[in-house]
Amino acid sequence: MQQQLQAVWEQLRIDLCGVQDTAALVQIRVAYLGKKGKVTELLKGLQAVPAEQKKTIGQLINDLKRRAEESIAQTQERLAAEELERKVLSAEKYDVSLPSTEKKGSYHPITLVQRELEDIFHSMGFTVEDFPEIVDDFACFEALNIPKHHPARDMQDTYYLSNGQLLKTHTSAAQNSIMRKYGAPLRAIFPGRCFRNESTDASHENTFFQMEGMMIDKDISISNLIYFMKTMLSEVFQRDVSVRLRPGFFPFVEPGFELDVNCQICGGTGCPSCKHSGWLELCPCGMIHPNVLRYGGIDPDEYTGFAFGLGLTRLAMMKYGVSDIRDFNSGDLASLAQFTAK
Ligand code: FA5
Repeated sequence: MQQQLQAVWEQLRIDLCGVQDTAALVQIRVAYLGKKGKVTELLKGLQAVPAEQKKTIGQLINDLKRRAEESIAQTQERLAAEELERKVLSAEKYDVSLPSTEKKGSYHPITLVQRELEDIFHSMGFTVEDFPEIVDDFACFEALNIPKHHPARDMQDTYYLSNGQLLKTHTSAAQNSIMRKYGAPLRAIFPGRCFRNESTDASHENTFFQMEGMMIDKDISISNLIYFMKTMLSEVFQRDVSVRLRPGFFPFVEPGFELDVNCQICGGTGCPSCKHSGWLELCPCGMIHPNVLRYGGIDPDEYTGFAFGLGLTRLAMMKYGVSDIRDFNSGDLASLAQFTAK
């Protein structure tokens, strides 16, 4: 008898696995639990069982009936869930091959200029490095030959965090770690966002992008620096742009220079973007100070190098004729939509 019960149970499991719709499930219910169903017939057959086995067999049949009811109910739930899923899928018909009716997105102009520069420098053998926005005092100042209380710290109004770290004020903050990572010789650029607590105007933001570059090798000289700066600017602008080089002071370079570009907004006649000077400070640079090489683990008697800190946001202003730097952070999608990659 027990074998018979087991066989009914196994057959029910098989039947339930294959069921695909509610009508078929109703038939199964009738076939097992209906008046003439297999389980009901087993209960009827209990009369013929010897009296001493009746209780045990009766319990087994009732247990089978309970399990059959539970399994049928679970199958009902499965079918209902499958039906719902079918309805949802048929309501959302996707044709992935259809052309989009939505407006195409576009890259932010700073991203475009950054990528263009990365390509240019990559083709000249430079690697592109990433660096965090939160740094410590050593990276941002001390490793750059700017000890505590040095007046040069006042040139950059720093946002300090409560844990003593700070938001990097310039991409030069990565110089030391990149020197230590690669040693000499090295060629690297490292773009990044910088933060300064200063008042904003047409050419100053408190959050802006720079792209730092370093080249360190034997016999690197100012001529190498000028060559790379010229190549970079002529490739970016793809037109003749006047630049001027003048002495500039930065504790981490010696000698240091300011590289200004002729204002592309007014053509050099003077406007708010260039503070009516006709020139915009774009890319300070210089020969890396021996102390900075030393801090980076590089022997200044053997190696020399140049570094530059290009104002990436200002370069985007000049390239795309954006007269106010604050427009870049305005989030104005209509104005951003006009920029598309080459
Ligand atoms: C520096 O930040 C130096 N670390 C650059 C450097 C690197 C010099 C390596 C020598 C060697 P400076 O503070 O001038 O320098 O900033 C560099 C450039 O970033 C500026 O010429 C300008 O183009 C851009 N810049 C600076 N401040 C702002 C600002 N508030 N808003 C937008 N662009 C800015």
